[in-house]
Amino acid sequence: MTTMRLAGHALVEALIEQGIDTAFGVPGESYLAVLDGFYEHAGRIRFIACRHEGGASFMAEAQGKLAGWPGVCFVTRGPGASNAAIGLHTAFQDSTPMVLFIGQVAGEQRDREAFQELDYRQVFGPGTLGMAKWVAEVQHADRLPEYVARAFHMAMQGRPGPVVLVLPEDMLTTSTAAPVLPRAVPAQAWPAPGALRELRAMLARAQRPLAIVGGSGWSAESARALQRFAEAWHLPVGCGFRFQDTFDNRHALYAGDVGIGINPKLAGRVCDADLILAIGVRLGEMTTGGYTHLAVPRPAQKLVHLHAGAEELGRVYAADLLLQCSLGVAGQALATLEPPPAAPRWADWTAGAHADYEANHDAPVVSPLDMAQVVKTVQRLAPVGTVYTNGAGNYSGWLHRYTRYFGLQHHGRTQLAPTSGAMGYGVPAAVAAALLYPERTVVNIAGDGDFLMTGQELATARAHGAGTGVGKLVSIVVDNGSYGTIRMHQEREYPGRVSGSELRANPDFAALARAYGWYAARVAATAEFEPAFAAALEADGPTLLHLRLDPDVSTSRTTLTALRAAAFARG
Ligand SMILES: Cc1ncc(C[n+]2csc(CCOP(=O)(O)OP(=O)(O)O)c2C)c(N)n1
Repeated sequence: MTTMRLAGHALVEALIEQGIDTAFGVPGESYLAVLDGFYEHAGRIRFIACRHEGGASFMAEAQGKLAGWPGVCFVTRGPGASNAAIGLHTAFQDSTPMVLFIGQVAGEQRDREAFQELDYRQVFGPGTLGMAKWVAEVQHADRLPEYVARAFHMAMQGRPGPVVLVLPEDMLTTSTAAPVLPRAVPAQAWPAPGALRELRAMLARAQRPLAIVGGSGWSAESARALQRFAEAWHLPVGCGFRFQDTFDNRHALYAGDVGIGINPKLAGRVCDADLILAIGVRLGEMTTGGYTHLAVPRPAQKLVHLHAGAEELGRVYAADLLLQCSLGVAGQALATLEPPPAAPRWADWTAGAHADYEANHDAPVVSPLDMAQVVKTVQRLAPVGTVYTNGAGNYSGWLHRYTRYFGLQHHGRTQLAPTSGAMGYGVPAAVAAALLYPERTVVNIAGDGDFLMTGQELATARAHGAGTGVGKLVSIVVDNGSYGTIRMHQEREYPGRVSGSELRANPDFAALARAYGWYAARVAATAEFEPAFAAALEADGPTLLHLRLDPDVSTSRTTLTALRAAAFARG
C-alpha cells in the first residue's frame, strides 16, 4: 500500500517510474511541492535549472528526440509558460514526445485573472492546431497517476508530440496515497495486410521509385529493417527535412536530404519519380519544395504515404495508398514485402541518385573562411556517434549539405535540429545531449543571431559539468553580423534595401564564452579551424569557437552579390 505524501512528491515518483532521470525547467513558486519532490528523490532524478524557459523547453524537446521517450520540462505560470512556448511548438512540428508541466494558480483563485493566471487549454489547447496534442489541468491529487500515464501514452502514440499538464498549486500541496502506475509502453500500430500487398503491386509496376524517410518514433530495429527493405528493392532513399539520420548517409542507396537547400538534382528526381514512398515523414512545406515538387492536391507521381498519425494521412495530398503504421515497427512491416524475383529495372536510376548525392559534396573553395571545409573537418575529427545540433539560419545549410549522418540504428539519433525552424534551438539541444549522454561528443553550429537567443544556457552547461567527461561539447558560432537568412530573402525580393536584418554591435563571442567558464578561440581563416577544433576535442571542458564569416557568403550555393544582381536583372 502506498503511504500518504505530498502530491508534488507523488508526481516526481510517477516520473521516476516512467523512466525519467532528468527533468529540465525554471523554478516557480507555483510548484514548490514538486521541487521538494526532486529534493526528496535526488538520488534517482535530477532537476536541471535552466536560465530561460525557452532553453528548458528546447532541452526537454531534445531529450525527447534523442531518447524517443518523452522529455520533461517544468515551468511556472503565465510568464514561464509563455517563455516555454517555443519548445512546445518545436515538439509539435517535429513530432517529438514531450510533457510540459506548468504550475497554476490555486483552484480557489481560478478565473479571477489571479497573479500570472492563464487558461492553458485556451493558450496551448488542441484547438490552436500546432502547440500541444492534449492540455489538461489536474484537479485532484488522487488522479495524478491517471493523468501522468495518459500524458506519456499520448506523447508517444500515433504521431508523437507534446502534452501539457497543468498543476494547480493547492492540488500539489494536498496529501495523497495515489499509487505509482507502471511505465507506459506505447502501443505500436501495424498496417493492414491488404495495404502492404497493394504497396508491393505498386512497386512491381514502378519505373522510377524514390523513398523519402523520416519522422519521429523510429526504433533501431525498425530503422535496420527499413534498410533491409530498401536493399531488397534497391530503392533510392532520401531523408526528409532535418530527419537526415533516419537512413545511413554512407549507404550506396542514399540519395540526399529532401529539405531546405535541397540538391537541385535530387529535387529533379523527386519531380521525375513515378512513385514516391513517403515513409514516416509529414508531407510538409520543406519536404515538398513548398508544395511544388509534389503538386497539390494530386501529385503527378504515384504517392504512397506511411505515417503513424491518422490525422496526417490525406491531410494535404490525395495519395494513391495510405498506410497507418507506428514508426517503431514500420521497417519490420515493410521488410515483410516479398522482394521482386529479378533485379529491379531502376538500377541506373538508383545509382544516379547516389552519384548526385556524392557530387553534391564537391564544394567550390571560398576564402578566407570556407564553411564547407569547416563542416568536413568537424566530421573528420569528431568521434563516431557525435551528435550535431543546430537552430535556424543559413549557416545550417552547410551542416545539412556536408554532414554524413549515421543511420539511427547505429548510434541513435545524431541530428538535433528543429523542423520548426526555431532559432535558438542548437545551444540548449547540445547542452541537453551532453548532459544526458556524457560519453558522447556534441557539436553545435549556431548563427550569431541564433546563438544570442539562448546562449545563456552556456551557464547551465557549466553548472552541471556538461562536456567535462569523455564526450566533448563544442559550440561553433558563425558570426556574419547579420540575420543572414532574412538578408538573403531581402536581396531576392527587395534588392539593396537592407532593413532590420543587420546585427550591429555583436559581442565578442569568445570573450562571452570565457565569461561563462568555457574555453574559447577565434577563427578567421580556414587553416585556423582544424587546430582550434582539435584543441576543443582535447579540452577538459566545453569550448566555443567564434568564426568570422563574410556576410556576402550567403549559402553553400550563392552570395548576396549574386542574389542582388539576379533580382535587379529580373527587374
Ligand atoms: C525564433 C525565431 N525568430 C525568427 C526567425 C526568422 N529567422 C529565420 S532565420 C533568421 C536569421 C538567422 O540568423 P543567424 O542565426 O545569424 O544565421 P544566418 O542566417 O545569418 O546564417 C531569422 C531571423 C526564426 N526562424 N525563429
